Amino acid sequence: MPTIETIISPAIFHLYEEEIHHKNVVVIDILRATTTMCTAFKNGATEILPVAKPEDAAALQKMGWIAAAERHGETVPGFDLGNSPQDFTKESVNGKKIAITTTNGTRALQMCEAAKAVFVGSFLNLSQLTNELQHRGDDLLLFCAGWKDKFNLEDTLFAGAVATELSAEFDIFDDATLAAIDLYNSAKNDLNKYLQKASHVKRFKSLHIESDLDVCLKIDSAPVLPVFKNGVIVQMNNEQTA
Ligand code: 3SL
Repeated sequence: MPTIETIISPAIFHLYEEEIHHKNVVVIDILRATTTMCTAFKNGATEILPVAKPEDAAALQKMGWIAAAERHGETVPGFDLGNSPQDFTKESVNGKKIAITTTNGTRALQMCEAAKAVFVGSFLNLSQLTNELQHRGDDLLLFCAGWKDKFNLEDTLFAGAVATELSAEFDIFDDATLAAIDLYNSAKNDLNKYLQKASHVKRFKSLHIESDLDVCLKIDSAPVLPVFKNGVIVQMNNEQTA
């Protein structure tokens, strides 16, 4: 049986790095980078380039790309978009290429590029994602982007949702994944209510962006399957050899 392990923070990614060549990885940044990427594809974005620095996005902006930049939860001044899924509407992204940099999510993607396949996961594409992982049947790493190398509730909770969906076909022995499943079971009846205690939700409140939380928890509202390959994220159906 294939296995599932959960990387609860980028700070311990190195413990898994040697094995990633033969494993699939799901990068998880529920609030909000991977949710926003799923929304962008749902609304017609053609590709998304995760970049390290706002300057990299700015360079692509000059070449006609949509440029999105977020730091510490806020839109970086001078960019077309920040990192709110509510801003990645059809009007703003349909048919467009997007360069994006965020505090944690884009960094996590770049860290695991050498994996067998890298998927972008969120509640918005949960079923699409788990169907594909089931179909592939490879060992799986659920990589939580966290917050500045620290553990967070929302990414681990989503790892628990994925592991729960896959538990019949995958071997789950890893303590982090078992804890993620327990966390998901505590929260699943009302994800929004459970996450009120999360540090990033408190940050949302202080930045007056708390309306994003509900959007980020809408299960299966963006049935897309973004994959990260050769430095760029595309939708799997538009990509022949993921
Ligand atoms: O860290 C990230 O990549 C972002 O998702 C953080 S924020 O939700 O935009 O604040």
